[in-house]
Amino acid sequence: IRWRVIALAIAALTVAGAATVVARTTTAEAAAPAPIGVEDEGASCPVSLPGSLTSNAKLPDPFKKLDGTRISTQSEWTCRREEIEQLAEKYVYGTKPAKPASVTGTVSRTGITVNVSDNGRSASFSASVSLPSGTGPFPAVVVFAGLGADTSTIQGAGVAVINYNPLSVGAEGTPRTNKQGAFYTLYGSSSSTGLLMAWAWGVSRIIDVIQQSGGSILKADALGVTGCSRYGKGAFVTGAFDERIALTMPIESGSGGAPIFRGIPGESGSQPLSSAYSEQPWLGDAFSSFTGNPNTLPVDTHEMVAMVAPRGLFMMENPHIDWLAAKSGSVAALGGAEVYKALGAGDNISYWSDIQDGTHCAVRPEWKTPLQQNLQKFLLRTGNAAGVIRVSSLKSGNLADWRDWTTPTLTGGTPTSAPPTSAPPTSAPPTSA
Ligand code: MCU
Repeated sequence: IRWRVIALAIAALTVAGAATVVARTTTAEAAAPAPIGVEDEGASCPVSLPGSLTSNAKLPDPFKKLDGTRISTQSEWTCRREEIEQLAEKYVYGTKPAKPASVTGTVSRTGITVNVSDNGRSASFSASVSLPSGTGPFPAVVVFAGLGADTSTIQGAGVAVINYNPLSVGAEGTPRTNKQGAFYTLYGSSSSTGLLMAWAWGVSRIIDVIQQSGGSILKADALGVTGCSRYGKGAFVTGAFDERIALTMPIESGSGGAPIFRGIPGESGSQPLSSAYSEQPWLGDAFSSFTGNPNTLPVDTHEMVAMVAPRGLFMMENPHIDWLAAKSGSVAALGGAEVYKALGAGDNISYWSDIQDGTHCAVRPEWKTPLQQNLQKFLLRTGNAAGVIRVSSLKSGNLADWRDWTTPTLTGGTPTSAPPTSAPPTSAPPTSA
């Protein structure tokens, strides 16, 4: 008992000390974006996942810990976020393995190569790079497959484009029992991890290589990710699960992407969860238990939105195509925005579905200025425009219909500090997802 008290006291002091430093930084730099840290800041948080699930028609309370109490300080968000992360891995996307034992590769002015190996298995993949004019080093946006992203505006702003082919890391068109691509070469073709998380893992390994490259061409602390449609789903998951990404920009991601799972069954014409689950192995195998009853999911996508907080997030949706579930998408944004607000980062999230052209994955004039502002704020660090939430009246969800919790006033500075690495000996061991 005495040891536990001492350990907890040390933990409290560590957290309090870190929070003080962060608070001072925050005051000095006003509303500047938070610094970019590691892939998963809360990796050492003790988490014990629930043994059984209960049905809840409302969105789970993002501020409520698995022990039933609510967080009251901003620094507690790091470990609460880790609970959400592990629930999302276990029930929605499948496990994202930590950085493999070996990641090597190169960054040149035209491309990035990645070589990974772990447990005697090896794989490689690559991405091409398009630099903007100028000398660099440059911020960069990882663009999934090129579909729908406004790469000319990105490059015109002085930001490099990394053209990522996710299918080389997780192939479409296979049965769940025989998944293919670099991720599955390492972790097995019967891995229960779905393609979205495999794709996210691939981007994380590209970031490893950029970090290791020394930063003369691309800046590892100024990276974004974007993609449209199925690649919007991928961009969303990628940004949620790697805290080194400064700006996440999913476009028209639809069912299985940003829209709340609980909203899909009641949103007319939206892609049913069973269809999103079976069209491709995008979601993890474990999601099969929830396609008919998302109310038993212990997480929903407003919490994946929250996982991105306080980092930059710009969600783009299309309300002209029912299949894309933009109404449920707006609820995810509004619900996640409550966490942004509680962390003092309400200005870091944008959502925009008020667009004229209904063509799926079109490059749109309405998104050009907010795109430039997000690039300036989070990657170039030359601007500080407030985020914009602009929901089309065609597909406008009401958060009040979906929540039975309120947003707390959290005390303290922005959560950028890691929790103590050694947990008290009496606490539960971390549960792997
Ligand atoms: C919105 O993303 C998907 C959608 O889930 C699929 O049902 C449809 O077939 O393709 C969309 C897409 O990726 O379009 C390029």
